[in-house]
Amino acid sequence: MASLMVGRVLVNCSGRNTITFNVISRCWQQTYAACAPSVSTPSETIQQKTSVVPVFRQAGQYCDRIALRDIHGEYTYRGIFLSSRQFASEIRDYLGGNYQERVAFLCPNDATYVITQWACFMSGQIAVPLCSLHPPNLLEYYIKDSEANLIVTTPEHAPVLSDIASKLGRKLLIFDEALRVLAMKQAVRASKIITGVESDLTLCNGESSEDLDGGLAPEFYDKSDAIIIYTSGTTGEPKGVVLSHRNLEAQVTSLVEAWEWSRKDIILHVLPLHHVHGMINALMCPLYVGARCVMLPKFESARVWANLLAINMAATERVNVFMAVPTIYMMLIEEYDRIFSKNARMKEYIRAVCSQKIRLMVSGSAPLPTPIFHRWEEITGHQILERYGMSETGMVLSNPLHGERKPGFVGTPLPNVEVQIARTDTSQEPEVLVVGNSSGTRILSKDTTNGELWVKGPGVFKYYYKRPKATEKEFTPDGWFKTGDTAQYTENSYRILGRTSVDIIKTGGYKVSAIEVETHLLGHPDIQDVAVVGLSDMTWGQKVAAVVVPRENKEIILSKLREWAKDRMAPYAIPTVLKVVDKLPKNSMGKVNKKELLLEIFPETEQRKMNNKTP
Ligand code: MLC
Ligand code: AMP
Repeated sequence: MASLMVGRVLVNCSGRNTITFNVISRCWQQTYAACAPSVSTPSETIQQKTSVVPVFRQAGQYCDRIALRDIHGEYTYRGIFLSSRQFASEIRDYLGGNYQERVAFLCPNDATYVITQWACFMSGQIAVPLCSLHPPNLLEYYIKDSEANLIVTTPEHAPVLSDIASKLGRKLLIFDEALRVLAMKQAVRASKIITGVESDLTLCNGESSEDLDGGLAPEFYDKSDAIIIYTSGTTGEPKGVVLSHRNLEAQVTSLVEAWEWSRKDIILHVLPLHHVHGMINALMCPLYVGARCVMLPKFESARVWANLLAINMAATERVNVFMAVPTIYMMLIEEYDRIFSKNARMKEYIRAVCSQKIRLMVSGSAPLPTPIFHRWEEITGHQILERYGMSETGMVLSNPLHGERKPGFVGTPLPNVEVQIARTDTSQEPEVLVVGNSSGTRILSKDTTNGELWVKGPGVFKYYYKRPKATEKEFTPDGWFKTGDTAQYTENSYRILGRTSVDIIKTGGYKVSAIEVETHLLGHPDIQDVAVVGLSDMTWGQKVAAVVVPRENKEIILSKLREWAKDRMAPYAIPTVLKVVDKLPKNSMGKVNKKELLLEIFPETEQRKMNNKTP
């Protein structure tokens, strides 16, 4: 029997900066049993039926099916479950047996992310996913703000996080490669069991799934929080959106129903994992139903095309679902034009493969420009399904899986979601103009159907972490979440007309606060004043543009400004357009009217937008 040495490096940064090595030596078979935390199994079936089922709990149904393929290899549901359970018990130990502690984690887009997230859920902690694109000061902010006592990361990010952990006095746990290997080993076992297509669909037939017990009692998940996602607001610093296990389950089951997710699906995953699009829609949904996720380390046009076309891949292994932000579709179109557009046979092949083998292609996180919708249909034969959502609400509106998908529209309410459009622009009480749910929509006003979109339902988040006032402000007294998006109901479908605030910019699908960027830029020694605006752009949706007043005798150059900003801001928040002016036009309150500023400084772009050539 082969023995496995598992080395854990725990940097205990609280005070003494000691490093302890917790070396565990176990045989493979013993590992599964010995590392299992004590399991509270459901005592009554009735309870289980009404209780929330966290995503990891579903693994018991899918055992040896492949859950994930990443750049290292394949992982079964069983493998990921057992690795996560082992990791969960370690996490719980490090947190002194406490529950609902925040665990901030920074993992690449591969199995380590899934194992760490499941381990947080199994041990009853709240996962706080971090993003590797963020500079250290931002990572530090998220860790501090979420009061994460434990930080988990993989060796490549250890140097940065170890500095932060030392500075803040937090524990740092380095993800052990052996845990990934443990999850992977199961795939080898699975490949021996699986002999053909039918058996690949075998769930836990003939095998006991008892070894896939884990996590806490069902009632625990009914009442507890699961995850904190950071999102930018109009003012101040990013806020932590707290999603409970109940929220996650509601969001996932709504999409499973609407988009008919099944265990036959294989999704190509190319999105960041610290936002709902990549984390819930493209990862939790497939894992909830026993489907497979093919995860790339990051988006790359050529790799995506290779995976979508998968020329040498067996039919049962091919990707059939894809989800992305509009920028990604635009980049894929540009790559197609570069590589394939002169090859008529290849173009025909691409259209045939995409239309026959792929069942669903989704876009969201930002408006999908109509030209992209039409061009993609020309190339692939697919009408992209556009949907609308938000970190605070999960997915809200979606074009139909079956039926007409209208470009420029985001469809109708998803199952278990209620919406209202309300007029809020007068000094009077808000007036509800439109009410809708998945059964239908009613128009209550004779004048207009344009107003702010409000959302209610079990998927809507509970609160912003440690921000009761901000939470209260975003909800109506009767519990509707005010999205800050202007919507319209027309032609039996909803449209998103834009943000009510100009200070929220969506670039490449990322939300950026103009105020936050301005605050950073005002820290530049040569900048006296600045206004940040979102400039319409076909590829990026909006580009972050800075209109800058330099200090006397100082010069501001875009390349140097970007270099300076690199250590302070997320790369997607750094302005890519710079305009230097002598003075910013301000009103009597000392405020810049950004709509007027855009027209004055970038008249061509704004004119083009008005002519509807860009989103
Ligand atoms: C990068 N570049 C930008 C830019 N970001 N230019 C303008 N605006 C931006 N925002 C430039 C770089 O400087 C570089 O230029 C070139 O583009 C390539 O940079 P990159 O960093 O390599 O880009 P890439 O990795 O290709 O990233 C593009 C992307 C990424 C679209 C893949 O932005 C992405 O993953 N977006 C998804 C965000 C997401 O998931 N949001 C969901 C939020 S949840 P040069 O000159 O150096 O080549 C949500 C709710 C919901 O919104 O409804 O889903
Ligand atoms: P985030 O806060 O990062 O979750 O971003 C949510 C915001 O993305 C929403 O409030 C919308 O402004 C925007 N958004 C998401 N999907 C769409 C869409 N299909 N069309 C227009 N805007 C969208």
